[in-house]
Amino acid sequence: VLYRPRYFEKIVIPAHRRKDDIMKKISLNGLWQMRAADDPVWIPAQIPGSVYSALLAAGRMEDPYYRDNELQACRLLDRDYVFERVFTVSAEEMSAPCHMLVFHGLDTLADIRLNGVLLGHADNMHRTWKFRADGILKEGENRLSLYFSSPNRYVAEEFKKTPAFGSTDCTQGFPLLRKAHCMFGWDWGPRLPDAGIWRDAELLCCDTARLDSVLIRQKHQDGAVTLSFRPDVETVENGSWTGIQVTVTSPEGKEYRSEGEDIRIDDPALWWPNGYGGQPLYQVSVSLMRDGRKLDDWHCRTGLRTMTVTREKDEYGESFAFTVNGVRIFAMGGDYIPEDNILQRVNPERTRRLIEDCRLANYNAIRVWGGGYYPDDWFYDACDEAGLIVWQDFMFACALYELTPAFEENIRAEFIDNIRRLRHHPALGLWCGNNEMEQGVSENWYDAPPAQRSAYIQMYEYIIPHVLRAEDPDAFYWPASPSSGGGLDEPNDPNRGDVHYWAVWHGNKPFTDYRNYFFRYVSEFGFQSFPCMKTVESFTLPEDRNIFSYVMEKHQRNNSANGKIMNYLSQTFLYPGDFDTLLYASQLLQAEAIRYGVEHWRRNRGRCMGAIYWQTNDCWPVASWASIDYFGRWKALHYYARRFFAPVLLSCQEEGTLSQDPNVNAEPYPLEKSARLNISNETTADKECEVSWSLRDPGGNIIRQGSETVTVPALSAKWLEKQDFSDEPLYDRYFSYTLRMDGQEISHGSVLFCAPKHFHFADPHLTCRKEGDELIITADAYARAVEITCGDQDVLFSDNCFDMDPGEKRIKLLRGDGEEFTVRSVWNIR
Ligand code: BMA
Repeated sequence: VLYRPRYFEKIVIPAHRRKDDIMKKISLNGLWQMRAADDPVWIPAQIPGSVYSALLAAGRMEDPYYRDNELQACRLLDRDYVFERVFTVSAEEMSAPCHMLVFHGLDTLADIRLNGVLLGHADNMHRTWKFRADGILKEGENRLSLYFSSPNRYVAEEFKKTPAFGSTDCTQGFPLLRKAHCMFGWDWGPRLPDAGIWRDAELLCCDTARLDSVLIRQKHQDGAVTLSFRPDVETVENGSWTGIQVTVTSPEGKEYRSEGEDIRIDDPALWWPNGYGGQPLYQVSVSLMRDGRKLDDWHCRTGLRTMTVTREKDEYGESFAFTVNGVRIFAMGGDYIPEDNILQRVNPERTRRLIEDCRLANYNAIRVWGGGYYPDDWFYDACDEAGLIVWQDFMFACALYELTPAFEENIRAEFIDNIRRLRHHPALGLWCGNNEMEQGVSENWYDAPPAQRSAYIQMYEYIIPHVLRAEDPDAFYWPASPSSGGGLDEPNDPNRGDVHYWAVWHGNKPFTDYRNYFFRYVSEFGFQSFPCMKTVESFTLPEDRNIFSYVMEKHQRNNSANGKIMNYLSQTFLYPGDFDTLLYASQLLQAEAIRYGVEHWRRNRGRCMGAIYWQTNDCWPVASWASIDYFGRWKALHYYARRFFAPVLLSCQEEGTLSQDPNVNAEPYPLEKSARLNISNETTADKECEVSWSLRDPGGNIIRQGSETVTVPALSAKWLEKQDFSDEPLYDRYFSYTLRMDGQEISHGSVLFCAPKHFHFADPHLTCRKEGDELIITADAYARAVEITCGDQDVLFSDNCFDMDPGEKRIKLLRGDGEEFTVRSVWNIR
């Protein structure tokens, strides 16, 4: 084996981020002090950090996620804040030809002063800010001071001058500031605008020429890969350089060196998305030279692959499929939002855990949604290792913008900074202009003035593609999500490009509505649920634990959506007798909804080539569309995803009351009750599958059964013959199905022909016992969506919220441990 997957080994920060020794970097992270501008009292502030993180650490504010504390916390950002520190520079450091203060992230409106002299002003959170310090910097002590103006006041005042149009879930005027939009609120996010030095700060003591980045291009031909290198050199005072030296190191340690010429790799180990092959990674080191002397070093880690999106006219419209190394991929995954509203809490360990959880759920793709910020390097490192194709939105969402010359200059710099930072990642699959604005403009959602509407085309169809041609010429660009290719040409056309489908949920359509569509690639569709009891407890008092309470509604940001959950619930389950059962039922609703969609689209592989559900994660504890909650706890949906995204999946298209919606008062009404199985094989090998099915009564007794062995070609979906049960009783039959390969169970599920609330469930008398690192669950009747929880412990199971025929099921503890396990199933929703 060329490459030993190291993904599940312990969490490490990749070695390729090592600091170089040519150029001196003085880190300015660590202990600073902070005060409100109108308050003389300083408090300590750890940098990277923010107003909130400093106030929280000093015990000077309440947890903003608790109950409705968000309201006071938001008001804290009506004030301005000052961050300050002193640092020392040695004589040797002073002797460098050039000194540059670099801030990798300033949130957002900051005046930067060194020794009392104003160096400049920052106004874009998404940029790297560099300020020449020569002439002001001195040997010995230096005082660095950053004055942050209130983001709340800024957007309010600017809005009076320039009306901005966009989502009403956020503070008015939010599009006027280049700051993660969702920090001003979203339909899952609090209004906690915060401010601070949110990424590394450093002083560079460097030469007059330095390497900002290197563009690495790949040519794949006749089984070999040729790499070419274009250094992006930053110079001051006509700083000169004469060449570069490149070293590429393969995963097995083989070195290729050049003086800047192309490097040819004859035996490339190709990078693949999860499920299609390994994720071998190559180290690249580039040195900037002047007459044989090294001026600067630059390192990255990359992977060898071709990646594009295939769009071909066909009988349905136009295809849309990620194609990696020539293989068309059915993309499976979720939409990613910022992991925390308090950005200091986002760290490599936490992100890597989240990406590991995505891989555990068999994701091969993830979409970075445009209303947050461009994630940290470690996010992409983790995706490179896990094999998740990253769909990367530029940070524009649900808003229109005033394209003034200053704004254009600002966003161009933002694009260059981020493209250069991210372009070498093999996981980076696509750059996308924005979230939902092509649709917003063409359907005139926000009734914006013509100038802002025409700026749409300028920004996403001229400016960004122009920058990408220079900075990442081989990457695939897509103007918006959703889009049919641009030009405001029916962006949400179901037969072309990608689609956001919200008729289930926002449109109140039943889950079965998914089956009416054969989208080419769905990049958003979703369904909300409540987080589990432990998570609810983190932000409530006992008296708040009613979904219509003031506090529960503060933690529900989609207008009256708790009522929406109840509406869908009424169509599906019996009325839950207590609060905790309601939380569980809501998670099952969500999981069933998304399963309904994904399985249908996987059955239609070829026509549809992607199912990315909204959304993977949360940024605070809240009722939302997430499959993993703020604390990293898997909701039922994430366990379902692990099954419905499995490379080999057996799924069932059943016909019953849900799909036919009969008039039940017109007894006797005609109703087809049938089941048609389908096997999706998303691997690159043909699979021999043993399929067995049974029709059973609520006690699990077999009424009818069948089995067959089927060969399913690689990268395809295959239908089996439909079984008709129309003459069987409606409320007393369920259909159970299992796929085995080499005797091993690979996929299992069951369907009802009526809504679960009407099915005549028998008490399955569930039990659970532990043997080593295994749990053994028993049921003596059909048990649907069996959920295991473990007291106060957070335990990750190899499977959960699964259906069981009577008998025994063994599952493993993947993470965490505990002694007391509780089991329940749909039978308990009463
Ligand atoms: C889509 C997303 C988000 C939003 C979600 C749920 O439109 O792009 O803006 O949170 O729907 O409404």
